[in-house]
Amino acid sequence: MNNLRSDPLKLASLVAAVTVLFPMVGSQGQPVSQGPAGKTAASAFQPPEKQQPLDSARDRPNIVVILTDDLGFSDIGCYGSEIATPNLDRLAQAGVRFTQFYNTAKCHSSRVSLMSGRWCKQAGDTGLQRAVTVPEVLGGAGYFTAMAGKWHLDQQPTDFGFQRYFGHLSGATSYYKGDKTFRLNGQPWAVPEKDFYTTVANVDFALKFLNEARESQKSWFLYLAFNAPHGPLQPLESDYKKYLGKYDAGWDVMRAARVAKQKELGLFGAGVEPSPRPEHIPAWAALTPEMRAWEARRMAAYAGLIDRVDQELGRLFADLQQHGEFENTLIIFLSDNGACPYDRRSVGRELEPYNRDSSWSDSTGWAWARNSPFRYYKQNQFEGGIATPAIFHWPAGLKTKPGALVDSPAHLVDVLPTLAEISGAKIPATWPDREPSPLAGISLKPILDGQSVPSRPPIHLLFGSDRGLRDGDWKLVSFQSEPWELYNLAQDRTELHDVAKQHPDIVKRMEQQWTEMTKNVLHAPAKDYTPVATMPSLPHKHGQWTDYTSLDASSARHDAAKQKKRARKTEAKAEAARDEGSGIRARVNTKLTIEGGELVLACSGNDSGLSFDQLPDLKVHGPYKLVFNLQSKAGGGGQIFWTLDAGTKLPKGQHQAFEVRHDDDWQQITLKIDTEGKLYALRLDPCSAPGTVRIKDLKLLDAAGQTLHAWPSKEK
Ligand SMILES: [Ca+2]
Repeated sequence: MNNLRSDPLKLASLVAAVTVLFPMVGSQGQPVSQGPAGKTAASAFQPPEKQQPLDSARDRPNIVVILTDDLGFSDIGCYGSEIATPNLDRLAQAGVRFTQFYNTAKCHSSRVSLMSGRWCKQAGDTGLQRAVTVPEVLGGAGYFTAMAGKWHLDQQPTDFGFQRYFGHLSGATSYYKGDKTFRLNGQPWAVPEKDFYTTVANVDFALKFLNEARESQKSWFLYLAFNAPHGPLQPLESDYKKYLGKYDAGWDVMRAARVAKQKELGLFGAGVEPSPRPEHIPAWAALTPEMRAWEARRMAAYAGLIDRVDQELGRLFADLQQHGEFENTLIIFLSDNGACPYDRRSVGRELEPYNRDSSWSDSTGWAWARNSPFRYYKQNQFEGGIATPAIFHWPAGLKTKPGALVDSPAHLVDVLPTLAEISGAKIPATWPDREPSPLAGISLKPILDGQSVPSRPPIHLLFGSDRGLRDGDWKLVSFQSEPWELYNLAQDRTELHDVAKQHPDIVKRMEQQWTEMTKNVLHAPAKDYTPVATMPSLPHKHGQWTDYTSLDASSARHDAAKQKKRARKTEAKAEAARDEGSGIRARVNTKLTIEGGELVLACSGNDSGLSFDQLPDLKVHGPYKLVFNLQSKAGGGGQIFWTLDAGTKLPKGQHQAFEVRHDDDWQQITLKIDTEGKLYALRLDPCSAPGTVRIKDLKLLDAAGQTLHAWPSKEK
């Protein structure tokens, strides 16, 4: 298979062709942030004319990894979009684009794999306890390391090797108001009341950090993780108005235009068969006028969010050029998962999306069109969930032809080994207080050198109950543990012709391999590799896909779900009242009784466990240890969550997973709560499947092993 193509790019003419359908305004808006870099006019950078080769290790490249959030495969110009992304398109024109680059289909797991070079669970999930991170590896080689944007993992970036950090620890945030998880270099950072916008602020701080890096005279690594275009859809006014009215023709027309542009760009060769509109999305023409008006506004909001990312990147690239760094900086552009179909609740539909009080949710119809030409969405392991645009740009280092397309499969886990190789950094095999697992990724440097890559080990795919395996041209995939489907991606990239029945031997071999990797490489709990269903339940559905039966359907369903949740909370509160004096509260789906000094938890569903709402006012700082004896007839893994401040509501904050045997034998568990602050709240989830769990001798200890508190404090 020829993995590297250098089809000439015709981006400029193609942008023009698509604008016949979606005429665009050419002018660029002004950023609004009053961040540390002050107001800077957005300026599109111009690609340099001459390219100088990298001569030696003394010129180790600077590195920028740009991660967008919930960006669909076709959402930028050089991957088929009509949205104006001239700065990214110019990167593509001079660099290489991958046509089969994979993420993990979900926010946090993609960030784990990107940072660690490992499958999410293999790395110890968001705790990263079985990993060493990119900034730790590059920092060890003398790089200045900085991050701006969304973290979404445990602790803070400054705990994992970033020397500078600005951004939010949370998985989603308001673009205008931010949230309480913003941090600057490890300290809480108050979001300004006015003139704040995440996409702009991230680049403001990135530029500030780069100035510090330059003062340090070191090569530098910048990880820029935009929250855009993740919901809530809150574009800037100018960016939104640029696209308002441009999507009135609807998703069928937009999808067809994107597929046509992708064909002209040569992304898949000529033969790609775009997936048809699925049964859960109506034809645009079948929607009511009100629904069409609402949906067209939603797509204008997405376009505004994406356009702004490109404008801010233009500002970053111009800064690199100004400092003579653009030549020898490796820039990588990626998305953490495919477009999001989960339509939760749109607040302020009657307002404009740039009104600070509005908060619009995602649209399944547009998610389908944004993932052109693929099937399915964020969280699914089909190509629509896991295929990301991937641009690599590095004038001084790339030996590929400008605008080349790479067809070799690649994955986020490859980023760490690639960066280690090009920077000459060593990847440590050990790390204090962690147990690094073997790397899952391979270095992509041979591709950047213009050679094809030797065959790679299979790509393991898992999020929740969605699973899959890519091995050579074959892909085995399951929608939420429905029966396996098998596709030959060399012939059928859009997964339309399931050949599982024709090749039971391949299905069996790949299923065995997937299961073996899940068990022995990821060390995932047994519930993750229970066999898939034998009979499909079709058509596939999801409770949070947009309900197009009426404009209010999704909101009504959301409200019903919320009411149910409230009722469950009230029940849990009543239960807690009965346990008053023990200092602990049974969580949802949990009935707590105290028998002879043992805490007996009858767990009936998700998120069951104990909350320590009345944690004694601790006089002692961490680190702490939580120790207990546990006997379980439930299932799944255990987790503890904790926070040091009243502003963080669990399960946000920090967490740690622990292994539990469910064999009904007593086991002693010791969990280290690694903090130098004072513990504010704690939660213990001893299982993730129904059953009875008994806990005794539950104690919180200080660093010296002294008991700070023991439960139950009062026998009932
Ligand atoms: Ca995401």
